[in-house]
Amino acid sequence: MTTRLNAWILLAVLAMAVWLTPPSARAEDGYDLWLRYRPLAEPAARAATPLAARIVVEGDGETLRLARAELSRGIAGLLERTPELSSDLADGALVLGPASAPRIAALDLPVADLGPEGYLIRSARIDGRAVTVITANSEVGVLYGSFEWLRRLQLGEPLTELDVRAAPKVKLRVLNHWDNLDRTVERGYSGQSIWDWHTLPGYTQTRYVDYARANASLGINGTVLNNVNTNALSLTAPYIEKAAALADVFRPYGIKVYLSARFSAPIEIGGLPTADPLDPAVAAWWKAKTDEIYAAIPDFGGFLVKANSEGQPGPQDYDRTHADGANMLADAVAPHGGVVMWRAFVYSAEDTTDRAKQAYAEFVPLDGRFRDNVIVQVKNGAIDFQPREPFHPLFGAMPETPLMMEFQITKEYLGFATHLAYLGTMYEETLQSDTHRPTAGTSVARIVDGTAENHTLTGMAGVANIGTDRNWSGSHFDQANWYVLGRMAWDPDTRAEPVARDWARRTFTPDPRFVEPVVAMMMGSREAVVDYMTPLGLHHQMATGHHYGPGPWVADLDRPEWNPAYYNKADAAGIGFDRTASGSDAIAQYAPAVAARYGDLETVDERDLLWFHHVGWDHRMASGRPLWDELVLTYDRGVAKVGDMRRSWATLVPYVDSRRFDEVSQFLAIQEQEAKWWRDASVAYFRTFADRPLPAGAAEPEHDLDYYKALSFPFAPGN
Ligand code: BDP
Repeated sequence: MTTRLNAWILLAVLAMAVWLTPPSARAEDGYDLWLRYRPLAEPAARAATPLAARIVVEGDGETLRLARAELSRGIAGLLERTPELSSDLADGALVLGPASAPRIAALDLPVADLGPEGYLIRSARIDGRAVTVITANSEVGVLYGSFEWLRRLQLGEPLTELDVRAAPKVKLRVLNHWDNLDRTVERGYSGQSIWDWHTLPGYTQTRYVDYARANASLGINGTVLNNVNTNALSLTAPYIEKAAALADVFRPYGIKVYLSARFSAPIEIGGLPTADPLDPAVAAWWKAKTDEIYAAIPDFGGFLVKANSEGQPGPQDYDRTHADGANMLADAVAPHGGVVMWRAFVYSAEDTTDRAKQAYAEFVPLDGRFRDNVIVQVKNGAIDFQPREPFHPLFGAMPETPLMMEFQITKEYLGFATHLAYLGTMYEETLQSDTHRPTAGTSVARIVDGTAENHTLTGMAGVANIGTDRNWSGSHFDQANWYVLGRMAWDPDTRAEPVARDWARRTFTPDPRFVEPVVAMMMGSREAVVDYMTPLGLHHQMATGHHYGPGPWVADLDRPEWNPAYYNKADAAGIGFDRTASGSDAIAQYAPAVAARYGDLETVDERDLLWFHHVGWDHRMASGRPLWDELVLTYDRGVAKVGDMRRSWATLVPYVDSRRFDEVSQFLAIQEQEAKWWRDASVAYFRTFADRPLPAGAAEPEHDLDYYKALSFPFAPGN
């Protein structure tokens, strides 16, 4: 008895000690993401919210119940009090419900143009009580509105006299998981796949629920569970059942499940001799398979397909087109309201001209030949998720076909999870690029949101960076990339900077002494990576296979375009890939005004110079320096920026809990070393062609070229 009492006293003392420890010293592991409902520090923020002592739910749907639970959880955490649940109105109550609920309908709120997923948060009076109404045309809209209300509470924003309305501008806002059935993740740097296929469908862990909460808080409404390089077994009955269990968890959060479909599945699991899309038996097999999926998952979203790319099977194996393949699948899902997301990332075995031209060449002739429920998924640039790419020339070039954006959230080519690179600036750069199609001022965002070409089927996908790591994304700052993808999918005109600020405030602290330096770090971080990896328009300089570290010298792989040397084209005369009329003429795939700008050495932005031009080592840059000097100094600038980030972070120790502070510090130290490695290895290689001294002040590479060439990393992750 006494021992037990002592134990209790000890526990109480420990709890007190934890309570009294300043927040900066308390360890956090990042699991809460931006839904971090810690007590609000500012007394002012609390005083400003005598609201929400009561939650009134108008309706009894499951999603409403989840919205209420989220609000209760958030209020309990942030305001340290438990709101009461009641059907009686009271001053300050939060009233949740669809606009059709009688007491909300009586307010006659303007909800018609909110669409199926938008929401309205309105300070109103019902029966003489001053309340806050969170309403929408659907329960999911109410859930989205609840998350928005909580965000405002979390950030100490005013919660009175509210009149907030928002609706997504893009219809399909999806994550693409490149997750395999054995739980490895292609290009994943955050542990194993979060889908534990082995224990599904019987066991659905709470992590699936938290995954759904995080996504719903951003408005993400779809998830493709399996890798685009897929295994036909994903479409067999046991795996359909497992996917259905996940769909059941996600459904009330407004998230649909999709599957990557292997084009040759009719052969591999169907026993057919062919997967020819025009063969009636093949079409019938897909129809039956699709019906089987819908029987298990009535709101199944549809299929994502990578076909005839990097060795994947596809319709071209039968001399059919991408449209033939996509339409056959589209016909199977159409009766159920499903869609087909057909990827334009086609990287075939035959093309030897310029890989950058391939997607445009194959897809533009098919414009207008796809079914209404097909959307073509296009990567942001024409090569492959590089640290910087000019926007993909397909945007604006297929006006009769809906095109969706595919960004990579996982940082395959940007230093994996250890390098801090906020991708909001990269996404914004692409989305705000002017396609000049059909006219000047038509940004990629206008193509993606459908307004430029009058499409209602619209979408944005992000290749997920989520895994079993406790912090989900492999690093704390990589959570911001998931966050900004969600925000930009909701509204492609969203700007990177306010999102970075919002994220940093929610994830760490709203203290401006923390937020301002961190936002500055984030906003400059991706440019730093560009500078130390692939400055001035260089691209695809990463080592072979795993893409970890520099490999600009690699030139011996079977196909020319597998080699980094193919992309840098360094020689005694200069460096860069000539994509003008004198070279591959890839620039001709852009609208004439864009092609003219990129094609002219006078007008091309120096950041894209070597993407489009092969330029002499002495080419005079805007700075007045010769290209060689500029190149070396740009690498140096990238390394220096990482040093700045590291020093900046070091000053922030008072504002961050110890665990997250240390984890970020260690990663920044790795990043600084690796940035220097990139710079030194690249300079050591390119100087063999430039044959010029390093510019004044530039340091000699730490090692000779052979040293860098000899480094090997057989177990680098994600491969
Ligand atoms: C490349 C990745 C590869 C993917 C491919 C794709 O290296 O792992 O399968 O993209 O998008 O960047 O299909």
